[in-house]
Amino acid sequence: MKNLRNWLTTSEISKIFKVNVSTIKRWIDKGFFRVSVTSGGHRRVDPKDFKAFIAKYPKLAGNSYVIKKIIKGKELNKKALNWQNYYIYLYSNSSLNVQNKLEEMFLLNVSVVDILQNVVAPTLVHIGKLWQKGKISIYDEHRMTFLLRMDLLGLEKLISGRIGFGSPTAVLGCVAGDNHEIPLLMLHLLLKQQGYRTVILGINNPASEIIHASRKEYASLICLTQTFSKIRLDSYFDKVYKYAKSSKVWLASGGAGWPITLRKSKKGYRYFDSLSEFNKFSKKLGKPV
Ligand code: B12
Repeated sequence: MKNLRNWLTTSEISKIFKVNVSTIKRWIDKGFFRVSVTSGGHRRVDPKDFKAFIAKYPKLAGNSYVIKKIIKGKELNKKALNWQNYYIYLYSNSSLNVQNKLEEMFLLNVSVVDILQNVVAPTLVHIGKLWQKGKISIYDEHRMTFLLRMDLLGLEKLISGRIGFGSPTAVLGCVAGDNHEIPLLMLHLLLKQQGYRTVILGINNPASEIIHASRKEYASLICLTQTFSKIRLDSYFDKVYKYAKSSKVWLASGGAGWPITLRKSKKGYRYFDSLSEFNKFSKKLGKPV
């Protein structure tokens, strides 16, 4: 039996060309690519044929840097998952000449949760430490985290959300006084991949708006995040929790700034300090259509 480890899936190719998987299957039927079938019955495309196809139709190959990587070999290389390298990339790219490093990792078969937990989160913590110690300027912190947000949006486009009638809805928001929106984007990526429809309320939300949005959007999950805020959260939390409990809506919270006193689980509520834990939890909550 052939070793198909480096061969490409139809879904990977469809993402590169930004077309439907059915289009790629048609291209295969037309004989553009040689395929082998896995023991599970899935088609895999020969990287050599893929390379020849790119050479023949270069205009289709918009993401040429990704393609170069893929045809070099699809092994999950350790470098891809190294947050230090990602930090260096952010630090040394001063313009928005975005290279979509996270997208590249995804196409090298690194899972979204690994990218977020093991690359994005430690990079942000590191940036925070350097900024606090005065080792990087505010300007550096701002431009790096902006570039990172652009990168997350690039990755977002590659995640195929299976949203339809009956998909569970999650409302995501930063608590009052908190302006750190990146965790919301991270939560969105995980939930989108699981088939959730997300409603992102952004920064600095009063409890009443979280409740209003959840009611209006028929949410089955509310995610509150607090990275930093000076506002006391006890009565804020009580208000949202009361609504969630009476409406049978799940409530999840997280972030380094979330008060220690509000971290204990109770009926319908959980606090998370890790996105991989949350990923497992939210998978069980709602079955996507
Ligand atoms: C980027 C950034 C900013 C940007 C935000 C840009 C944006 N649009 O988002 C800007 C420049 C605006 C900013 C402003 C400020 N910031 Co700031 N910021 C950061 C930085 C570098 C990254 C923040 C981030 O996104 N973290 C994301 C992850 C890494 O955060 P996490 O809280 O650990 O959460 C993890 C889990 O808990 C989970 N999670 C988080 N939320 C949730 C929610 C749910 C439901 C679940 C399931 C999971 C989950 O996911 C994360 C990944 O594992 C941090 C450094 C750091 N350590 O985070 C400083 C940091 C948070 N900021 C800090 C400070 C002081 C400020 C300012 C007060 C600065 C100032 N003087 O103006 C303001 C406050 C503004 C405000 N009121 O919110 C301090 C806070 C220190 C403290 N706790 O006392 C930090 C730690 C930097 C530092 N070391 O000094 N900041």
